[in-house]
Amino acid sequence: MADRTIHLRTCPLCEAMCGLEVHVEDQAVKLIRPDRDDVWSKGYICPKGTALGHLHHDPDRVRAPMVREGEIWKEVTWDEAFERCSELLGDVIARHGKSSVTAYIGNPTAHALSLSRYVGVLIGMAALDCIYSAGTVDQWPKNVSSMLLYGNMWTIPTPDLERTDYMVIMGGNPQASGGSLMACADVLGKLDAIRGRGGKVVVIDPRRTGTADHADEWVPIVPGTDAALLMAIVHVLFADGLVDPTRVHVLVDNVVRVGALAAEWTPERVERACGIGADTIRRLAHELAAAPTSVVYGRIGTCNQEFGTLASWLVDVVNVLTGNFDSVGGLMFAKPVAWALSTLDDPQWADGVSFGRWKSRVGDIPEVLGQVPVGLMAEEMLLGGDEAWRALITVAGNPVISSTNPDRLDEALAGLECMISIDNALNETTRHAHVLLPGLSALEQAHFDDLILNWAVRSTGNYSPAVFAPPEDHPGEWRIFTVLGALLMGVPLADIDVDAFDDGFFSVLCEAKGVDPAAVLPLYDEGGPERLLDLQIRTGEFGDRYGERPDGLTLQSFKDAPHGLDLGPMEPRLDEVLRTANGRVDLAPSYIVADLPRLAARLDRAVDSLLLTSRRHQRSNNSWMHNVRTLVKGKDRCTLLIHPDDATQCGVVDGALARVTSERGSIEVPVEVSDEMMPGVVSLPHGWGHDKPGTRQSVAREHAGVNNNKLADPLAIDPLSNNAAINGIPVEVVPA
Ligand SMILES: Nc1nc2c(c(=O)[nH]1)N[C@H]1C(S)=C(S)[C@@H](COP(=O)(O)OP(=O)(O)OC[C@H]3O[C@@H](n4cnc5c(=O)[nH]c(N)nc54)[C@H](O)[C@@H]3O)O[C@H]1N2
Ligand SMILES: Nc1nc2c(c(=O)[nH]1)N[C@H]1C(S)=C(S)[C@@H](COP(=O)(O)OP(=O)(O)OC[C@H]3O[C@@H](n4cnc5c(=O)[nH]c(N)nc54)[C@H](O)[C@@H]3O)O[C@H]1N2
Ligand code: SF4
Ligand SMILES: [Mo]
Repeated sequence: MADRTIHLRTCPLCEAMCGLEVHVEDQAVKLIRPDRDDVWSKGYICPKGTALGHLHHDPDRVRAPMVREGEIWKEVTWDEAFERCSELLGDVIARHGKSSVTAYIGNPTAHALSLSRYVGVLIGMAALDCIYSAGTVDQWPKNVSSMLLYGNMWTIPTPDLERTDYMVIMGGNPQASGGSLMACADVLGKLDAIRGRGGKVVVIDPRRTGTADHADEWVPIVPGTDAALLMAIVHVLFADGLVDPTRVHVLVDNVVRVGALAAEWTPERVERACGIGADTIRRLAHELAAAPTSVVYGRIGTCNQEFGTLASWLVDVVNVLTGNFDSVGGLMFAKPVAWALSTLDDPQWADGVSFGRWKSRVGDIPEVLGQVPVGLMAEEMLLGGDEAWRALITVAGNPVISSTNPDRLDEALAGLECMISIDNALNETTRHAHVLLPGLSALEQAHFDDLILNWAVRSTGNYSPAVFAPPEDHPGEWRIFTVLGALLMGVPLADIDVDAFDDGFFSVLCEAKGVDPAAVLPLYDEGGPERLLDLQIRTGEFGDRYGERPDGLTLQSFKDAPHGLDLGPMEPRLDEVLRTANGRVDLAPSYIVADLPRLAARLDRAVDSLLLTSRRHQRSNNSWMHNVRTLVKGKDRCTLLIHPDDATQCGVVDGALARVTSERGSIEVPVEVSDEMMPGVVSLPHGWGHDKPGTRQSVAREHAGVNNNKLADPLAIDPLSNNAAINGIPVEVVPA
């Protein structure tokens, strides 16, 4: 029998950050099991974690750089690939200027050692006019509300679900997602524990989800009306004298103004629009105020909708008003063991944040936090003339599936003069690339989470070394970013000195943290993500500050603790994290409250069609894990969930195909009749539609499914954040 080695790893796939044991024989993964001694996840794992070996060994995974000529892909050396990038970018810039180049940043960027720490190098060096990201089909509303309330878009408070007595979950389904903007392993176990200690869990969702199965109460809600419900809860808190001023955080201003704004938002006024009785709304408000501690948590259902920013803001408002803000058992600010680059003070906001500094090239939409809706990317490519994008760099993303306007994007990408993708898959998006630069598999690179630690329910960290050596000639994604960034700065390929750039980057970050780079640089044999990680830890909340605090942590401390280090639960620390100009929280930012009349107008809108929402499944990961056979096998999961009464009314039956039509498009999909949907609302998963020619995803192709984003109107957005309103799309359902 060959020698078996066991490697401890943190799963990088979601925010649960599970500790894994990866068993390897003959350079092959034989088994993946939970690491029961992992200080954070304590033996929790989901089926995706066991698939890391399949992802690594997947014959379809792109391992060498590839260049496309017409329909023909050719594997090339890294030198040849960079040469081609240089030619293509050089030509496009010579013809149309750098203002014709844009980029798209996808989700896994947040989940990998090198991607998370270095994508900013590409963005910073390239200094493009505009980039797009999955952020505007995800959490941009929460970024806007956090920016306005706390002064940093990534200062997002997290529910203290390990210690709360009462939790309301709105628009999140951790049973499938593992938890989002709330890093916690085994969320369902934590919900069971709340109930086990006599507390209560409420899920507010149009669907009775797997999370609702672990709650005391499921409150179905009409999609897109969370802000109205929350305004009514705020109303009740004030009207019934439930706001105790002595419990409101001393750093919060404008509480009275919020009360005045809510004066007309009675439960009776919103009950019809929300589909929730006034008595239930009153009771929820009273329960939230009466519980020893309580917390309201909102996630993607509250963001990917028409009133995303209002809803995201109101989630925090309710917690402030009940006195459960920055206090144990409420909404708290995590204390990460390593700071993330994206949380550094951004010089562009030195004089305060402003929106609409420029407008989209199509549709005149004001930018928000540097981005316009991702659904516009296609139109801005197809525009023609001087203003059109001619070149695109994609990083770990698949917008032809994941963004709104997918068919137009598919068409637009086919016409680009230059497209460079940094991605491990030849998928629906990257098939249009001229150069495809693969990253490493998760098991070929070390891991230590980054931004996710900023909302982890405990201060924790875990370093995992690579399980397999990367291909010898692979530069690492951080070097790829630096090369592309330098090319976009106009540096000739032959003159690019990645290490010199990296030393410069590292030095700037040292200075930002009050450390003398000249004293620190000699400590390291090499640059790259691990040097940066060491800096993030050592100058972080628990760090040794290079010897100033001898008991403090370094990267080595984590290397010496293979099951991870736990530095305890969250502690009140609003005063430490606030980055607003006056060091206080304005609970009623004028930018946000000015949107209340739009919400009021929604109350009078008659809804006479079914409303489409999105959902996730535990065995999927956005669009990119459908090529893992063990995950996609079994029952078809790309189905239209519909309530029995609606099914009867539409004449569709379980298992048969339905045609779902919106103003934007039409798709055919199998029906799954279930009373887990509230009447009037239907649900489709996202991430499917793998039937395009020219991809290399053989398993995904057999389980193609359909792309629900074909039904989304790219201009249906929450205008405060530019985030897509993918939930609540009016649709008609008929037998196909
Ligand atoms: N209708 C609807 N649409 C949605 C959503 C929804 O709820 N409903 N959700 C939205 C959300 S929240 C998100 S985040 C987006 C996701 O949208 P995207 O980020 O655009 O897409 P993903 O499907 O996550 O694709 C990730 C890509 O990264 C590649 N990849 C994986 N790991 C690595 C790596 O280590 N290095 C490199 N270089 N590449 C890697 C994969 O091969 C894959 O091609 O989808 C959004 N779209
Ligand atoms: N297995 C798996 N895990 C994942 C992912 C994945 O694709 N698969 N993706 C990852 C990513 S990128 C993200 S952003 C997170 C997202 O994590 P979550 O936010 O937990 O996402 P979902 O599981 O889609 O749950 C969203 C819920 O919102 C409900 N909903 C829809 N519209 C509304 C509405 O208007 N109001 C309310 N109150 N609810 C509504 C839906 O019915 C659904 O139950 O998950 C991450 N984890
Ligand atoms: S819940 Fe699953 S996907 Fe998420 S970190 Fe744990 S094993 Fe990985
Ligand atoms: Mo996401």
